[in-house]
Amino acid sequence: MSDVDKSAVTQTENVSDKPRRRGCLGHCARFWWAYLIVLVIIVVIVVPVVLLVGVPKIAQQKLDDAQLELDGITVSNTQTQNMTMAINSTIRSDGSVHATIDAFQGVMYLEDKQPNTPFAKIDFPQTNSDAFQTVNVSQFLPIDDVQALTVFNTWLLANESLRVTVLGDTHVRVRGISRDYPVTFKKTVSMPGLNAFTGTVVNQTSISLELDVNGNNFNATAYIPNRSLFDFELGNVTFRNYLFGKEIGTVYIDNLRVRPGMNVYHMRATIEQGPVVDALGRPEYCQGPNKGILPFEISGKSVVNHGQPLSYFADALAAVNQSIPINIGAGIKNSLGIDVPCSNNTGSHS
Ligand SMILES: *[C@@H]1O[C@H](CO)[C@@H](O)[C@H](O)[C@H]1NC(C)=O
Ligand SMILES: *[C@@H]1O[C@H](CO)[C@@H](O)[C@H](O)[C@H]1NC(C)=O
Ligand SMILES: *[C@@H]1O[C@H](CO)[C@@H](O)[C@H](O)[C@H]1NC(C)=O
Ligand SMILES: *[C@@H]1O[C@H](CO)[C@@H](O)[C@H](O)[C@H]1NC(C)=O
Ligand SMILES: *[C@@H]1O[C@H](CO)[C@@H](O)[C@H](O)[C@H]1NC(C)=O
Ligand SMILES: *[C@@H]1O[C@H](CO)[C@@H](O)[C@H](O)[C@H]1NC(C)=O
Ligand SMILES: *[C@@H]1O[C@H](CO)[C@@H](O)[C@H](O)[C@H]1NC(C)=O
Ligand SMILES: *[C@@H]1O[C@H](CO)[C@@H](O)[C@H](O)[C@H]1NC(C)=O
Ligand SMILES: *[C@@H]1O[C@H](CO)[C@@H](O)[C@H](O)[C@H]1NC(C)=O
Ligand SMILES: CC(=O)N[C@H]1CO[C@H](CO)[C@@H](O)[C@@H]1O
Repeated sequence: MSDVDKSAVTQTENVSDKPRRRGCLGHCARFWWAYLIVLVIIVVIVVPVVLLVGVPKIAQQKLDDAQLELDGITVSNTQTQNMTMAINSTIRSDGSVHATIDAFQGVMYLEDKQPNTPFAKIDFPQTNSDAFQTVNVSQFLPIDDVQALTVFNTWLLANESLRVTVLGDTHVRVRGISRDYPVTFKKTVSMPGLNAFTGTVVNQTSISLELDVNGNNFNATAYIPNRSLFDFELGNVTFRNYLFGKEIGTVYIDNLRVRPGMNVYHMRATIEQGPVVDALGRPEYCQGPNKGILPFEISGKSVVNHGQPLSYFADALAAVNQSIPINIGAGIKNSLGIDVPCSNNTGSHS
């Protein structure tokens, strides 16, 4: 097709160049019909073909080549049936075509989870084809498919990275051409996941074992790392607390909002004392490098934000057991002045 195009252009140039030369007059006059045919071909065939097939193809190609980058996602005002979702993104392209891409509704789904089920519908604004542009949206998001949202949250929580696809149909308008062309916006982006909050630690010198009015016998500062781009409002979160595969208590974190970076929160808990004291007496935990450090595990039990239960977070948090080693031995020593002895070695306790 481009060959036809090129020769057509060359021949039209000849039409305007040659009349100055004397020889052309005769030649041009004799072959006027040939020029007419070329002109007809250009007008009747080439132009429509370029407009109908070429431009949409190029427009789709340019759109496919553009890069979408998600810079930040905030999930707030979380309620049982809806939330507010804000996305800051950047679109990069070569900027060679001057075009406008209509506003459109795009769905988001996990690329690697079959069948691909949308967990959110986002309204993207009109954009242009500038080489670099930021697209920031913030919208009310009704939860249409709580199951799909829960699966997405589970992947976000459990995985080191995950791939999300944004898909939507829209129209593109190229400058100088009056019609709109349908195009499909489809971009898959890879983003870091929370990796089950690996690296969560409890500051051992902050541990208090005083019984409070709610019956909590553990209170400490927790450091929760967020490797992801997500900033989300959870609310009041409770976790089941396990030690050696046995549930021994409940952990509470109030008003939890997980932001990118390190999150520092008070963690309180009601924990059975018997299993903890027994464990501290075991040879592996009563001496040596792991003295006092017990391998606790927690998994989500409930998430309630201003009275609204959020199952899409609670079920995701329940799908993983997150390990948090806690130097409870040091806590007991600081708080109560007691050093739990090795249970079978009375000699070392002096
Ligand atoms: C988006 O950018 C705005 C302006 O810089 C900022 O206030 C907001 O927190 C960002 N939101 C997200 C979701 O990153
Ligand atoms: C959002 O969901 C809550 C229930 O979770 C409902 O009470 C509220 O009316 C909803 N908001 C809107 C604007 O639909
Ligand atoms: C979008 O948010 C980014 C920060 O993430 C900010 O730098 C940019 O100016 C915002 N763009 C618009 C159009 O608001
Ligand atoms: C992400 O995590 C989910 C749930 O743990 C798991 O089933 C899935 O295979 C993981 N996907 C990837 C791509 O790692
Ligand atoms: C741990 O907690 C103690 C007492 O609350 C505090 O003085 C100390 O700065 C904390 N350490 C870190 C690393 O935050
Ligand atoms: C936990 O301890 C902190 C101080 O370290 C205190 O501010 C907070 O009120 C305590 N929480 C409870 C529930 O006792
Ligand atoms: C977490 O550990 C407990 C105790 O070992 C177990 O009963 C539970 O099934 C585990 N949960 C997950 C999601 O692996
Ligand atoms: C402690 O001693 C008892 C009986 O003497 C024994 O059965 C048990 O295995 C010992 N425990 C440890 C942790 O060594
Ligand atoms: C968390 O619980 C406390 C005490 O019950 C309550 O005052 C607070 O409003 C709750 N916070 C949220 C975000 O639901
Ligand atoms: C402690 C930790 O993992 N922090 C990371 C949290 O996420 C941001 C990016 O969103 C990283 O820059 C931090 O290093």
